[in-house]
Amino acid sequence: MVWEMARTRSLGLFASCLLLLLCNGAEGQRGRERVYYVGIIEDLWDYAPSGKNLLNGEDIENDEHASVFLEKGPQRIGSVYKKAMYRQYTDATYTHLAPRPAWLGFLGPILRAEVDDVIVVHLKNFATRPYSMHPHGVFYEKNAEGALYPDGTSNMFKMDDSVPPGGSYTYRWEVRPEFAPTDDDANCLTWVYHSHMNAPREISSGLIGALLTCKKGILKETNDTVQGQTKPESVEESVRNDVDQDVFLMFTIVDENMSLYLEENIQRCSDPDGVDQEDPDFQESNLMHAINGYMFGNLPGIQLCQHRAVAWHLFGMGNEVDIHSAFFHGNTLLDRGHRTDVLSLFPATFATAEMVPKAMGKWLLACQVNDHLQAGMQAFYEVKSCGSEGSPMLTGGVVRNYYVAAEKVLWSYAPSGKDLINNVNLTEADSASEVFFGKDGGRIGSHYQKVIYKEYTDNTFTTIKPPDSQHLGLLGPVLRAEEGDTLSVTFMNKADRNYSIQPHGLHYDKRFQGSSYEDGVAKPGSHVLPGENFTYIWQVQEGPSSSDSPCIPYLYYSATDPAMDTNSGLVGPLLVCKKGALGVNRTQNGVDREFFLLFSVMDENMSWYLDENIKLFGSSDTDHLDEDFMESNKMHAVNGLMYGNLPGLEMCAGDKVQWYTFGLGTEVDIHGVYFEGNTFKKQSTTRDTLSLFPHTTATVAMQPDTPG
Ligand SMILES: [Cu+2]
Repeated sequence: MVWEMARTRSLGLFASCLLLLLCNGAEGQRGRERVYYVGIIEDLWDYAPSGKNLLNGEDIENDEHASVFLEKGPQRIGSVYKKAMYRQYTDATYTHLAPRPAWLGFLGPILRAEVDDVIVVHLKNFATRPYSMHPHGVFYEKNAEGALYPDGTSNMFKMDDSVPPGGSYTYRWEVRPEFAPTDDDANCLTWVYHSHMNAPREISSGLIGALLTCKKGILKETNDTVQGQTKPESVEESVRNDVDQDVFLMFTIVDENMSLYLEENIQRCSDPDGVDQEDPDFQESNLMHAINGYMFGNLPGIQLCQHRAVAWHLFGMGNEVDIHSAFFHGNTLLDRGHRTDVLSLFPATFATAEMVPKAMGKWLLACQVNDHLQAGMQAFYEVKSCGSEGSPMLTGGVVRNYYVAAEKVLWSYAPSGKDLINNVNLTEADSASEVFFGKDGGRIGSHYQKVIYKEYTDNTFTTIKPPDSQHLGLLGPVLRAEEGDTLSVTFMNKADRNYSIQPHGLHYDKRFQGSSYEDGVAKPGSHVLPGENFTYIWQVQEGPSSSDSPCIPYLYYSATDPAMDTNSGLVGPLLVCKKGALGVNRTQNGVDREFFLLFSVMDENMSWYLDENIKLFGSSDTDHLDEDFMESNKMHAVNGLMYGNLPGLEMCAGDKVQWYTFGLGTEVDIHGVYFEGNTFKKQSTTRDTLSLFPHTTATVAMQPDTPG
């Protein structure tokens, strides 16, 4: 509600802002002061105010995954934690909070400035502990920090940049050209600020916010200053000339075990003395897999307008487990000029991408690291019609029909029984492969019941269409389409539980969605029953960008339960091409060989068929919670094959070869990819390793010159 008001007001100011901008331009390059009154407050924060897992509508207590983190118990803190947070006030009296978008969650206010501007932050600490404010991405000079208020602060605190309880401090930060976006960058760069005395603990406590540094002329003049004083009527969110909105999302596992308020939060349990802080289950319950401090679909208020540009600013904080793959359902993005619908985030990195939403409705925005997905790192964004017109629907393409079934198979991760790289038996004592292929101690070994996608010739589903190439292994058929085309995929569920097909990168009506989150629309395609079929109609509305290769790869997968379904085997490649890139027989013009490689840890512990596999291949020694047993089921495979058992990777010297690589699974799925004897080109830079996040893809062109 607050957000709606703020935005409407800002848009109303547009005409006068434009005038101001023109006048400023005449004055030359002098920067402006952007003044913010920021207070540090302490308050209770609820990670799930609805009391529900809004992905499926279940109450937290009844939800297997959400209850782990959000259910309050005698020795469990639940969903509400005391935190310290930065909040913006309207003026120096610190009596009124400035309006803020609801989706900001516990983040501090967004500080925005253009190159050559100076950000002036008047910080007042209303909390019970000393804190500070430290920026990234702007120039911060020790002796030019501004006035120290004479209200109880001492020199010692000044040296530490520490503001004591009740104290105040004024920071001055310059946006120097060396920190500003370059021509190749987006118009604005994302940075953060945070408390900096014991940063990891203070960030876990909530003291973090976003900072945006922009090229000149990008920000509207709504945060204007007159003689160093912010005009009271103009303190709402500053908005931009280049996009309709900018949205900031922090993907972080907030570790409440590290919070400075842990003791106080424990005291709010009904049996605080019974809490064992070293208990792994207690610690797990305090790992909040959150987006801006919200979990399981509780993030409110991301409302976008159809056909109006949105800048998404994503950042991750935290340690090495904080690796995230943010998947935007329903619409695509341009990430540094490249078309995608997934943004990957290393710890302490920032991603900025632009979206012009085409598809209306309520869409999911989720981290595709399986553990994070299941732990609630999921949110909704909504696209509404705001009366603006966009480019018309692309038409004139062809309808491409596919017939795909889900079928159970007995899968071998190494059909040869050998480690073909070291030429030894897979169960050789003390070999690396024995861990996964041995059967002692009740381990499952090389064969697992799985479910895979298979292509058929027509809708009778009687004749299997042989795969394009042996190298596809576990992967489903390659679906191919050009911009403007329609994909009509008839899915027959020949397996024994509900499954679906959910594509990346395509546009579709909600009825044809393969994911089963609560959005108020009936979606028969999100859970196709055993023995039933469903025809998905998907459009290729946004193909490769001008800086992309002629074809870009995506994944499709079963999303009835995305983590379990994909670990069970339901995943395949999708190739989206520019117009005219595909020749006869669907193959790509000017390319001799195409290879699709899925690098993943197939976690058989998270397969629907674990119990069945134990029954078939385990023994009386099998203990499904035993660490060695669980490790033996984490199959580090390429297309479901291990130790050199992937067939069909032959190519000829001089062939033009396209490699498409995909990631899937958990946060350990970062693979260095190196093809011995051959370097390969990725997005026009020559390099020989690349990182793959879950559900991200990469295109690699190679011209082999080393026979062998
Ligand atoms: Cu994540």
